[in-house]
Amino acid sequence: MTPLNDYLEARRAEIDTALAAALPSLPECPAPLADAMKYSVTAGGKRLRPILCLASCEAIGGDRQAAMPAACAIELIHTYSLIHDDLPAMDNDTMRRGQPTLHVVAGEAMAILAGDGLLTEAFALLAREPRGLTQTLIDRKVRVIGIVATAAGPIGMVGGQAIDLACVTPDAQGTLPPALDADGVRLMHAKKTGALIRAAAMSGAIMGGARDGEIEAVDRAAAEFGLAFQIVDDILDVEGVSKDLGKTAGKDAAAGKPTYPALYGLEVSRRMAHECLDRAGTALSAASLQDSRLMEIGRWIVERSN
Ligand code: GRG
Repeated sequence: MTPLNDYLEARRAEIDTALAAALPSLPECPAPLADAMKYSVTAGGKRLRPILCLASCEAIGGDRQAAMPAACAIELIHTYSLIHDDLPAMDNDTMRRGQPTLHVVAGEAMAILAGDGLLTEAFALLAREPRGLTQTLIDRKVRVIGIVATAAGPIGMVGGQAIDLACVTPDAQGTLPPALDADGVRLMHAKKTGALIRAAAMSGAIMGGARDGEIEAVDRAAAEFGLAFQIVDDILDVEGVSKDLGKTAGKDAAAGKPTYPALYGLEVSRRMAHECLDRAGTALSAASLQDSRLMEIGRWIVERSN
């Protein structure tokens, strides 16, 4: 296998080319909207979800080009979620991916529209097939569209965001709801960040022609990667490493949001992240996928190294 860094660099270049081709442009798309979407999509994300999608496709022996539309669609959805999460009505953040957030440079209304545009365009991209549709491809695409829509929607990411919002929203008397317990925190993150990470891995496997057992193994591993990713995100927030987060550090703790270090302490949180990776390895072994690149990608996702 090629070294991980070479693999990541090569996949990122492919994904960036495919994203550039997928983004709506003039004359069909109004220039300010096209510019706004492009600003956020090209602002320097790690592309971990699309890379996981392509790697899952390859892990089961598929041609990664078959997974590229799904990989790009998921990155568009992820980018929309970041744009909307940063809005003053939500997290009110002015920095993302090391750059000013979209509403800071283009205004709130355009940032909302750019998010709307990225979300809807993602599904147009999933449904399109320039090389022609066979029945097998239609079946796979319909399955992937369902998985991605569910992961992004009210019982997935949007639902997780709603739980998160409720935690910091006082009632009419100014009283905050009781803090989430450990299960509540886990469920919130499983929806808010885990669902899309799982959808990325499953979509890649499905587009590559995976069997049910392989899809299940990839899904289980991705769920563990997603949980570990969130635990590490909380640790970095506490440790104040804005550079690694690409956003303002310390905000979650300052907002009184429930975090893993707050619940378990830093040491236990670190151990929990490692245990997630162990369970991911076990899940992949069950479908003989332990020698694929997925574990390496999983570790990279969790560690956030560039
Ligand atoms: C607004 C509907 C809606 C949903 C927002 C995912 C999310 C839900 C908000 C993001 C808030 C946040 C910063 C969560 C921590 C985990 C996370 C998603 C970090 C950013 O993802 P990376 O590290 O970012 O993959 P890049 O910029 O590399 O793509």
